[in-house]
Amino acid sequence: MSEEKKAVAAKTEKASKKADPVKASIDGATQQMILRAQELGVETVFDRAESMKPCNIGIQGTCCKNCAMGPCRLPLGKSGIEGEDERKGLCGASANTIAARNFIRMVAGGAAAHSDHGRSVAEVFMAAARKETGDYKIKDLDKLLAVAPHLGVATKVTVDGKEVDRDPDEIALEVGEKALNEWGKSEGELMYLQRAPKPLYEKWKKNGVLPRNIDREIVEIMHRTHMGVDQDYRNLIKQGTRAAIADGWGGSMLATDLQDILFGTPYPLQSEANMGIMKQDHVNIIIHGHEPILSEMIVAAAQSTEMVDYAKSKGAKGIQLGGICCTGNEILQRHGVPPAGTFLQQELAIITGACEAMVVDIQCIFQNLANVAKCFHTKLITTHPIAKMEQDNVIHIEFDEHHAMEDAKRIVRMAIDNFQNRKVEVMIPRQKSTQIAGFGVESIRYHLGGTFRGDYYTLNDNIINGRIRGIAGVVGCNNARTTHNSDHITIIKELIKNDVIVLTTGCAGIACGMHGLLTPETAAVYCGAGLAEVCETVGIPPVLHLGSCVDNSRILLAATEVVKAGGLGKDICDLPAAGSAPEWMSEKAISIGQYFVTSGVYTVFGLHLPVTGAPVFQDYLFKDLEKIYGGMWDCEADPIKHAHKMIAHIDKKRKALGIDKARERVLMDMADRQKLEAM
Ligand code: BF8
Repeated sequence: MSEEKKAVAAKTEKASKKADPVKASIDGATQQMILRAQELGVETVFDRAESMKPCNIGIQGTCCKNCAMGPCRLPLGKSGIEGEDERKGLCGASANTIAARNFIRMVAGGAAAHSDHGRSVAEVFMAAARKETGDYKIKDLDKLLAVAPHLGVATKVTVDGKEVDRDPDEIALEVGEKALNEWGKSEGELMYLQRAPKPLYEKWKKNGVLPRNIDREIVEIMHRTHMGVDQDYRNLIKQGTRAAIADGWGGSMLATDLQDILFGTPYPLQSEANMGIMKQDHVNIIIHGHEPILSEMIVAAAQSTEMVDYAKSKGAKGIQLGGICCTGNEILQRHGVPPAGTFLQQELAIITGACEAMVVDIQCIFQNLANVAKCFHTKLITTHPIAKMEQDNVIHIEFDEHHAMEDAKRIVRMAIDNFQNRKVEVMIPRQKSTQIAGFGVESIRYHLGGTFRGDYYTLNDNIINGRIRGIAGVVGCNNARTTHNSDHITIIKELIKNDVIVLTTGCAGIACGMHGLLTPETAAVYCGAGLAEVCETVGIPPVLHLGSCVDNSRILLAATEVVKAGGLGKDICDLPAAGSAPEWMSEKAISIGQYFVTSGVYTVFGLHLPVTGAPVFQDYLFKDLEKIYGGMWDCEADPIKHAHKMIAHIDKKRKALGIDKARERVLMDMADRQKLEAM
């Protein structure tokens, strides 16, 4: 064989490497569908992760491609740097500058994604407030009244010397205007910053990181990271902080609030999770992406008698909706529509052969969906003007809020018409689990609040007495570079075993649902005695699913409520709490990490962080930020060590609060615990 032929053969063999299903995922349904894909000759992300390795320099964060003299690559050797670090790009940029630029560009990408989603919601909100659309209405008046003061909108007016309730339509209009203004106002600072605990707000002010408006902070990152502008990693990360705060306490928080007002604030409800929710004899429609604007309409359309009857006329028993990613979480928390899977299962839902239509909007959508859909009868429908696909089998139905229901019905009808076109033998895995989802600031108050004392009294009281050791936020993506769901589930089980209550969102939340961690019964099986007792008493799961990734803003506000309820310090950084993103992959995760850290939370990421090539910058993130904001980054790939780093931080905070002794007694024996209760 000639050298050339040998090279081609080697390349083909390498390219056709197949994933080992057992190494790829801990979920039986996913394993089964990876095998099914391989049997049918359909390539998935799991196979591609085998045949393509990540770039060894990019992974360290030290590849600069911000100008055409590069890319300049500054790898850090295994033995590190001895003496002065003399690595530099053509312009002289140091490894720290390059890594910091890359890092905050990720923040910009993430903050832009969350915030632009928020802006779309705000625009639909305005259309509803102006009554330009009959399809969207203000659904949650209580939430409107609760949010209005935070945007400086009055809910009362004085008429003839008497104070009376203001017309809700007027309030909605002003809330919409004020909210939209947050993206581009010319002066001042974001209004929601005042919702943070006072000491945190003061910290941001002192350090000059109060965001002025949402868009400006993102634009400024792009400017500062342009060739030859900001060359100090500390100054760069300062702007990253400003943009990240504009995401968490701005764009994301506005998205959550306006969605709640428009579509209803979620309350706990029962549903299921995993691919077993798809039904062979139903028309299956999978909704994937992030914005709930269209999906709300699809849910309503699919439940209408007109569409159900139409499905029956085509030989189906009904219509089964399923979610993937955060649009899935949105329709789960408000309507109980079950998620069919996480980010990494999107291709697999089509490979069942039973997906009549996959409807996608924005973010986390694989372009390979189009290639997979080609092998089946599935209609892949893009719906957003900013997110189209190049492949010609993709149908684009551009959604417009002014005729939302019409668009939704057109999509549902298209799926129904496709029911009889199934090609290959259908294979739907059986796995699915029951879950309770739909928690939020309001429902935590209901379940763990106090009637007469502070709002979050029961929660705080149980943290102080040690039954609950602390609070963890475990959130974020899946990543094909690690075993699907494994780190999420291992870390969360370890935390609840050690009496740490877990708040979850995003794909981590879906993973918890799939693996049965979202039921009150979970407590007796996996929790330490203290947390189990609390969960059993109030009837909640030890892992509370708070929704989509923009709903991480719910975690910020829940933490603020815990501070306000008293007894656990004066700021978020005083709380026995920690954050984690075990299987992160997206830029949004970096923005979330940065706003959690600079809101005072010790935040551990799994896998790796693209900062290892610049040890000085890494130290700044991992150590120095704590001195400024009270929170800091960390990274730990081993899931058990990862959980124990979080627990060690929680214990450090308990000690600082002087409540570590109560916890020690809880650990000793029952009699001590009873004594503690009597205190
Ligand atoms: O915004 S957790 S994989 S779906 S990025 Fe994407 Fe990550 Fe899932 Fe939701 Ni969040």
